[in-house]
Amino acid sequence: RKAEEVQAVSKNAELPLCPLEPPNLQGHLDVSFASEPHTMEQTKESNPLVKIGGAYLPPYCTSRWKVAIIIPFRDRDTHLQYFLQYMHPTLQRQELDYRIYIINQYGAGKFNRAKLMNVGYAESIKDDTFQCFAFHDVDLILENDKAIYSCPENPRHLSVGVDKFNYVLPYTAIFGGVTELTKEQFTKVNGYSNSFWGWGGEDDDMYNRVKLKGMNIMRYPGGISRYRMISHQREKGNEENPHRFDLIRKTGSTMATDGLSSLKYKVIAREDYPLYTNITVDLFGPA
Ligand code: UD2
Ligand code: MN
Repeated sequence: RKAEEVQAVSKNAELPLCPLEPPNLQGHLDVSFASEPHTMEQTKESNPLVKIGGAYLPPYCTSRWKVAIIIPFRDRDTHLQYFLQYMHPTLQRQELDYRIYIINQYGAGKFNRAKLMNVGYAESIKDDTFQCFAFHDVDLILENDKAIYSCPENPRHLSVGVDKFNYVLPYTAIFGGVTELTKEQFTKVNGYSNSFWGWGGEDDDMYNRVKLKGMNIMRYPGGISRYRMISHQREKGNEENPHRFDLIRKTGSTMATDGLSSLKYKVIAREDYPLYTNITVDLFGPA
C-alpha cells in the first residue's frame, strides 16, 4: 500500500523505491553551538542537491516518504542558521522527499506556535501532495539520524531526549518540540487549536486531541530520538499563557470547532529562498 501511494506522488516514480533502511545513516551526530553557525551561503554550498524553497528528493531512488517540515518562527535567525546547517544533511541521508517551511509570525503581538503550525499545514498542501508533516521547533537539532522522519503509523513524538531535560522525558504525555503526523491523522484532530496565545499548553491540547480521537502516540527509543536545544530566553510576546490550564481542560468540547476548520490568517509575504520557503503571516491576534 505504502509503495503505491508513493509511486503516485513522487516525481522520481521511475526510480526504484529507496531501501527501508537508508544506507548512509551515521547514527550519533556531533552537534555543537560553541562556534558561529554556518552562513546561508556556506550551507547552500555544502548542500548542492537542495532545490529552491528548501526542497529535496533523492536523485537515485524513489523516496518512501514525502514530508513537509513546518517550523513556527519569529526572530530566531541564528537558530535558523544552525537548523539548516545541521538538518539539511541529516534529512537527505534519511532519503526523504522533503521541503522546509518557515512560518514567520508577522508583528509584535503574542506568539501563537500552534496556529503557525496550522498555517504551515494549510499553505504547504497547496504546493504539493505531502503525506505527512513534521512540526518542528527551530531550536531543536537532531543528534542521531536513525530517528528517521518517516511518515508514522500513529502520531509520533520525536523529541524524546532533549539535553535541556537531561535526555529524560519530562512527562509521558509530552507532545511538544518535534512531532509528526500524517495528513489523515492531522485532519482527523482538526489540526491544532488556534486559541493558544503566548507560551505553553498548545502541545498538551494536541495530545488531548490525538487521544480523544482514539489514537496513541509513538516514539523511537530514547537512545536515538535525541536532540540538543539551542539555549535561549523566553521572548517578549511569548510570555506564559495564564489561560492554558483552562483551555486544555476543554479540548473535548472545543476541538471540533477550533482548528483547521476555523483557521483565519493573511499571508503577508512568501519567498522561496535557496534553503527554505518563508511564509510571513498575520495571525490576527488579540489586541
Ligand atoms: C517548549 C516546547 C515547545 C512548545 C513550548 C510551549 C519542547 C522541547 N519544546 O519549548 O514545543 O510546546 O514549550 O509553547 O517540548 N518561537 C520563535 N520565536 C519566538 C518564540 C517562539 O520562533 O519568539 C518558536 C521557535 O520555533 C521555538 C518554538 O516557537 O523553538 C517554541 O518556543 P520556545 O523555544 O520559546 O519554547 P520552549 O523552549 O519552552
Ligand atoms: Mn525552545
